[in-house]
Amino acid sequence: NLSRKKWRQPVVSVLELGGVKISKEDVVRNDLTNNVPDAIFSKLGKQLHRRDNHPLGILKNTIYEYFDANYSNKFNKLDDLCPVVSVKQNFDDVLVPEDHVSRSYNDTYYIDQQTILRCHTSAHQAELLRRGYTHFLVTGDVYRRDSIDSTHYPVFHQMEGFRVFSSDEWEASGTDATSFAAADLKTCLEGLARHLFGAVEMRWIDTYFPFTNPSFELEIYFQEKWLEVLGCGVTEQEILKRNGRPNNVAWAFGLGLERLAMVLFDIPDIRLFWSTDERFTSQFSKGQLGIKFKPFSKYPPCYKDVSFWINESFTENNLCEVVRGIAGDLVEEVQLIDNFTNKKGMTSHCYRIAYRSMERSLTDDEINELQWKVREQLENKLKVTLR
Ligand code: FA5
Ligand code: MG
Repeated sequence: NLSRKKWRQPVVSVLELGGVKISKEDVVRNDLTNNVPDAIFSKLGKQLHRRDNHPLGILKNTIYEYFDANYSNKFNKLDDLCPVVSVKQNFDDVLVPEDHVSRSYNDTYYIDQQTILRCHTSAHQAELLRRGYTHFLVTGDVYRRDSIDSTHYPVFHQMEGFRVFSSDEWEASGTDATSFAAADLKTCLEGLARHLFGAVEMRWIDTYFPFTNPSFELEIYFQEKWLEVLGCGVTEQEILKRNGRPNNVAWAFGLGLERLAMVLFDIPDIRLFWSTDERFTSQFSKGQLGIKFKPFSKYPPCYKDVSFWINESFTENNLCEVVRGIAGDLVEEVQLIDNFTNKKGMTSHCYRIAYRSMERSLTDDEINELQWKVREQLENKLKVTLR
């Protein structure tokens, strides 16, 4: 009986990423050098930033317009570089110290000991400099083990900007090279913010990156909080020196595209970028910037608490990975609400998990089952003792 025949959904197991063929078996393996879950593999190759009708694509194109309009020296635009990179590209080439936390298996998705899913678009700075680029914009998906809330997601998108100056450019200015580049950088990014938002409340924060000095972050006031939208700074001379530009100075920035798009389109939760619900996707179209997202009726959240004694290897990122693995995009937030150490030196954590679908109401049964599985995997995978 033909009508009863079940057709299997085609499973995508080989992807082409920026000209590189990658199969699922290459990326997700059950061994200790690999920590990439299925759910992350399924995001590879989605390339939301290359869709002209998606908020991230619309934003990317608008930023391109700004650079085309304001710089006679055209920026090269790359948005299809493979997200699978070497540890050297992602960390060593941008001077990230050997013992920096971002290198740990707790923070980064490792395919094997030498190969990772890039955790920032800065992974491409050195190779592009070596290839002779002096003005470039690199847009791509980046991957991080991270906490769970409305502005953090394990896959997000960045745009890297990089500009090299030659000595005649800063000599004419009468200031030193570093101050010249820092001033130009801030002018460029403030101009971009005005181009995107018109008037908006923003502030600069001094910060640290291994690859820039001085370094800054830009924050924008959104949903009653300061939201960090980008990091930037004057490129460390060592990077220029190693890559064929010893006599130049440069600036670099890394934009968090989801964060900027949340402000621009009034998108309240970062999970929405992955929604295929028409009530979301139909609200955006190519080149349309002035649109404010209209939430379809907001469904109620459901909160579940879980308390346990932690062990030495417990981390919040591992907990979030477990919860994400079970609940996927049904989890909205994971928050530590209680933390104490008893006389015997045992530490207890209580986490509150908020479950909420962006698209429908969840039933009690469904949520209880998710929470049950979370408790089970906390014991079996993370080896904590439930209280
Ligand atoms: C970086 O990734 C640096 N590579 C940026 C940079 C480039 C600095 C060049 C200097 C020169 P950071 O980790 O702060 O920095 O991330 C940059 C931006 O990405 C943040 O400001 C934020 O907007 C966004 N971001 C970071 N983590 C997440 C996340 N989990 N989900 C969504 N957006 C995120
Ligand atoms: Mg930051």
